[in-house]
Amino acid sequence: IEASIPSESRQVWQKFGVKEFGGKDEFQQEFIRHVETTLARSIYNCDDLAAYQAASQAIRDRLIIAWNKTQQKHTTKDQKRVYYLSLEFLMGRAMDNAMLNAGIKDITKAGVADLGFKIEDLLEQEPDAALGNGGLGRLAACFIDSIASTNYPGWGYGLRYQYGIFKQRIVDGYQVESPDYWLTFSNPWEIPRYEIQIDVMFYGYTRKYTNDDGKVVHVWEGGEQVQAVAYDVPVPGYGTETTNNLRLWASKPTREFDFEKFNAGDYESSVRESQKAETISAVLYPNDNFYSGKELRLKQQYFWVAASLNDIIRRFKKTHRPWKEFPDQVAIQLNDTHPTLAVVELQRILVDMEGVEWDDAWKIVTNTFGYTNHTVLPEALEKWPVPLFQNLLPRHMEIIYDINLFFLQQVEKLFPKERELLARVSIIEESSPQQVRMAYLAIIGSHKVNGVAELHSELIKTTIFKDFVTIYGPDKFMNVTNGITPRRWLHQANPKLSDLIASKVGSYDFLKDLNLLKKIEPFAHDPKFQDEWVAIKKFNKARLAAHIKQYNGFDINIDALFDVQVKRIHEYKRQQMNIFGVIHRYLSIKAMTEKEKKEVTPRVCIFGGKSAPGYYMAKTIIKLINAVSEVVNADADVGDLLKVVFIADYNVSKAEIIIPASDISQHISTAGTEASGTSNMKFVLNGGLILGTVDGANIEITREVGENNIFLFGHLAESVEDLRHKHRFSKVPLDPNLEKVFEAIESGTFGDPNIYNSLVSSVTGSDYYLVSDDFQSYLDAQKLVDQDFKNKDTWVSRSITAVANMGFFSSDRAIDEYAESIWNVEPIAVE
Ligand code: Z15
Repeated sequence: IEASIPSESRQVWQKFGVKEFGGKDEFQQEFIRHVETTLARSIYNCDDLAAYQAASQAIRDRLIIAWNKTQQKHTTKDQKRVYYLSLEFLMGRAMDNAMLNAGIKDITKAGVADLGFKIEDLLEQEPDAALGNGGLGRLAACFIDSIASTNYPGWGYGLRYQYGIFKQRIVDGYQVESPDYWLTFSNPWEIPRYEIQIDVMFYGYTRKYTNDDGKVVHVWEGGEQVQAVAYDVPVPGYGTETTNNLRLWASKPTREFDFEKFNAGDYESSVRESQKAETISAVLYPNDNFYSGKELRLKQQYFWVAASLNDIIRRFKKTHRPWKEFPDQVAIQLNDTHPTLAVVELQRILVDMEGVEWDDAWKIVTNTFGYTNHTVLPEALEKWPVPLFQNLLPRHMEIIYDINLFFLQQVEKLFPKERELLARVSIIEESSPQQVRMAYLAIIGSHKVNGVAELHSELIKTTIFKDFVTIYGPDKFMNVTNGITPRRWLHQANPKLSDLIASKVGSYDFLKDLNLLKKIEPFAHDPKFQDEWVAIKKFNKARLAAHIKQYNGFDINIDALFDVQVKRIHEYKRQQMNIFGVIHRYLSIKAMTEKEKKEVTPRVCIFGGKSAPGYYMAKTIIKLINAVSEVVNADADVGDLLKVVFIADYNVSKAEIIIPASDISQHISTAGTEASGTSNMKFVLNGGLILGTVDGANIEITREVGENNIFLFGHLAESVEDLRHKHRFSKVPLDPNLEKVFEAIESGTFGDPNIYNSLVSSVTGSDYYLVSDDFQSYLDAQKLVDQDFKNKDTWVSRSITAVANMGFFSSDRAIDEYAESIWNVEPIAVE
């Protein structure tokens, strides 16, 4: 590494090299120093918030020391690195994770206790870094945790939104959104890099000229400039010094303001200009699995992609390698199609700026990128209108036309005279206006395309990307089943269970090698182990019950079966089927004699999740859940046998409380619609069983834990098309139990029935999500759950056996698969 410090001065540097704090005393010293200097406070005005800030500053210092070591090591080793491009990183809180990964939780806990604070109270002060919507963003967060924990040199690149996913309140049963301004108190987990500023251009025009060598050169000029500023978030690995980087970009105006306008007295419009630049990274789009073609969103995508590629290339250029070695040094993973512009941007830089020949450049591009698809839902696939695209990124549009031309020529050669095929696979959809199909561009620009669970990876090959399998052959398409980090989702969320498992495994090594969970399987029928297992579940249920008491204001019975469905609200995820099932249960209990009621398994049905602000049907589902909750919870005939809870503002921190408390969780998407799901894995890892459809990763979970340890129901993906066809072309009779549920809704049992008209007719009409078709099977599965829950002994042994067999679902395993078969990167030990 080049050093700017003259050799005679280096001794002084080495003498005073910064060291990580060791024991409790040193931590306390650092804590107090930060209270008094960094925060300019004292013993007289140090509240929980200040204490959280001081403690996190001390921990942050440690992370930075490890971060520096890691980056130096990676620079000297100069091996291939991976860059994970994701428009969302749903990180949640950082402090507990940083302490656990660095192995300093006991020290800091004891340290702050001596100083008069409870560590739990300090942790509560931290706002979630909620820079994501749901599964896709949380997967990115688990993946960067695993990349660091398994010692791969890898960075995440994303946007530093000033507003994360909105906060949700429930008012009169309806979702109400408010902005999530999470940066009110400075964020100790980011390091601003004001010196790293990258110019990004939009709009303008293109022209070409022939240079002295007779070569045609394309230029893009005359557009608006904004600047990207880097903010670095250290990503500590668990039980390793490796601390990687998550680089988030914020937009800044290039000039503070337009001085000409300012001097001419037009102060306001000069300020407006600078504010416009800042809006690019201001807010996260709140849609999950839904594309809405807003220009600002395309601006965000290019802004982030251009800044990230510029940064990656700058790093590559320092090694003075020829361009053809770029893919030997750099792997870039596209998390969904959101970063697909990177394909075009790299081609543009190579051809227009660096003078690389088109074909050579294209080889470099395709060898660099891998593309992960996360959905088959048509409404989620990105397609940008050509006019909008052309106006914002004129040179990129030209390059896309060229990429398309060369691709179609190649297809034409392989399949002469198949005109239909050419139209089907063209990057440009011939609609009016024309549209750029981003998924096709991503496939054509990458060397590997993967789905996120076995069924999903099969489905993309046989449906939406079928033609591309014909063209490229099957080897370009593969599966990498998603995973989750056991650090956050077991050790951090459920410390008692983690400790109990460690007592049988003999160490905490299972947190790095999750297959070691197998070692608890022999204790599935051990009465003492079972008792401890049950006690921990009960503790976690009490913790959730306290939360519900605090935020919902009523008591729930912790001996009841906790039945949980928490995830984004979406028709395909079928929360409506769940609440219809709850209504069915309510009506059944109402019709029971006192004697019959004695046989009922008491249940608490827990819902949580956000709806996209503009998604009317999802919002109606939330309203219905809350309306049912109000009626059922107040009904003395029902008492403790049934309670319905909607937990507002579901987020990562709430997930950490809710997931360990579940007995049953529901993952009941219409077969073939949920690409993978990842919360299904989190629930089982915490000893809850799944009630689910044969969809996404539920299928592989079943294979791992055994059919006896999961409750599956419903039609299979292969039948879905036929069933939908039937609904379209004939009158399919409504499920009779569902009919009774609708009668209750329509008679006003849950308030004004008109509110639910469209929700009910979505099922009585075309029933696109097959709620009626699956309803009987769903009720049957629920009945089995009720019966089996009564048998405490078999229930707990199933829970233990399921956990013992969850090793496969560690995101460490997923990352190893990516590293091996897509990225070709090797780990590097940092001592
Ligand atoms: C999102 O959260 C997912 C897919 C998408 O295309 C978008 Cl835009 C958002 C989810 C899938 O719905 C879920 O099944 C999967 O587990 C997750 O991505 C991570 O792969």
